[in-house]
Amino acid sequence: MTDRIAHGGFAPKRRTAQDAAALIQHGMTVGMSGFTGSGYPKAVPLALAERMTAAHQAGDPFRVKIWTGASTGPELDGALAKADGVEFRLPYNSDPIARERINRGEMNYFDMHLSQVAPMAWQGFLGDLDIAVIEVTGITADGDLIPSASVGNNKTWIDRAKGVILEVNRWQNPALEGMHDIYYGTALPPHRVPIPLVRADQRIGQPTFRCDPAKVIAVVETDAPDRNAPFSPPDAAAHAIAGHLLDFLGHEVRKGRLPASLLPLQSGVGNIANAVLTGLIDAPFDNMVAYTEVIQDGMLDLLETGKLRMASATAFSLSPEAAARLNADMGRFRDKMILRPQEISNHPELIRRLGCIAMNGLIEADIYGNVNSTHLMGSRIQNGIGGSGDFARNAYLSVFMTPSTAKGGAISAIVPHCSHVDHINQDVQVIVTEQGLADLRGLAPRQRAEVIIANCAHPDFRPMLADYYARALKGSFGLQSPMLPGEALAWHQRYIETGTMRG
Ligand code: 0RQ
Repeated sequence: MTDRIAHGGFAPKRRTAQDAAALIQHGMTVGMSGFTGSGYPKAVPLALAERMTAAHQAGDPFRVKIWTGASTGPELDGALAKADGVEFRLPYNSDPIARERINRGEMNYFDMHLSQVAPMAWQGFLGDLDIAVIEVTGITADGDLIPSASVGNNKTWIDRAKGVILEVNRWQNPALEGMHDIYYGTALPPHRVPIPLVRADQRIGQPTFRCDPAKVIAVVETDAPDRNAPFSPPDAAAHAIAGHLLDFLGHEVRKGRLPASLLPLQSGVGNIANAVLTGLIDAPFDNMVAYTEVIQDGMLDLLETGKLRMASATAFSLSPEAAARLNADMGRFRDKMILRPQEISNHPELIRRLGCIAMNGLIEADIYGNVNSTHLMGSRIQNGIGGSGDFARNAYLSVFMTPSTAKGGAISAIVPHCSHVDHINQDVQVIVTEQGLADLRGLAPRQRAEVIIANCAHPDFRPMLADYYARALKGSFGLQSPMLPGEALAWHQRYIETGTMRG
């Protein structure tokens, strides 16, 4: 046995990735580890994809249902989608090949709140979980599993699956041991009790996963890096958005509506969210904490400066450079980070109790502050709602950010009516674009429309929006949220037909 596998009982279970993948059959449901490109299995899914391709070439069906934590990497989502081996996928995907299959109607995709995945799996209506494929950092002498660079839904997959395949990845830093906090106190109603977490830096669980060794059907050793996609350097729009938001947070501190150390920060995925975190390095807030889903580059920088005291999340989402920096200095960072199951990192009860500041990206917002985070032109999925709904609805302050235009200026991110709504206006308190910031708290719909058009819309689209809104004020069926239903989605239709929303 290697130094990563201390428990002697696992020796007879060592397999090649091919032999482990052979345990997965057509029609099975497989729960895999992985969250935003970290901690996903890298060898078994590739071997499974090869089997699927061979089966399809022989004229045999081979498709499975895949459950994960969130997005994974090309060796998992990409390879299985390429092999046309996924019949159903939940809860979040950002892989381009899988996205294409979903949008061609070839893969069923259940896009869901990340906090709800584990409870729904326990409720049972999703069906049985046949096999869990989980990447771990190691196995202790007691047979407990040391989690990897993401926790996600692994606890639930290990508990629910009939058989467990482990990938022990030597690339993951052994110093990860002790960073995780796995809470075993969740239950379904009527047995639920309060989750005893009152501070972002609190530990309420144990550092490892429990796993009945008898359930482990294969152990595969790997040595492969996480996906670790690079961030592009923030452009002028990202800098402007970060500037507006940081000014606003400073204003809220001066008004006494936020403490000087702010409140626990949640930051979504993507370059703009990362630019905001980078901007916080020079902002006048100290002693901050994060209660969020993912630790990305900007958060690592903030931890390094000491401005961020600690970060609680469920996964890393780092560039290759940041991952190398973290790996080289894991001992120092470890005490400042806690990785938890996603049902805890995203739990509505905890987000509400801690009073998080949620900062997420959007695809489009309408003039009343409804937000679309998931569908392009109303029908084409981009990624999924991820944790944005968990945080937006329950945060103390819910912020959404976007450049005011997309596709080289052909699309306005501020539209008369969202083509799809993920976050209703009641869950959206602040919208920020490079043009400015709209503080929607306490505003009625007609007041919101004026502020959003004036502060957030791009000047090229502002007159079109003002014109639509003026006509809606005259011709609307009611004046609570003025709307011309026949015209509300005309901008999207024009883009589909002509490639631009411009009239
Ligand atoms: O398309 O790649 O073909 O050019 O949408 O847009 O600008 O790269 O945006 O990376 O900041 O992501 C909402 C998707 C924003 C993200 C979203 C096109 C645009 C581009 C992507 P191309 P950008 P970002 C916690 C929080 C939900 C999950 C979440 C997201 C592509 O933030 O997935 O918040 N959020 N999780 O060109 C048509 C528009 C468009 C548009 C952009 N209005 N119309 N196309 N695009 N705006 C983390 C987790 O939950 C894991």
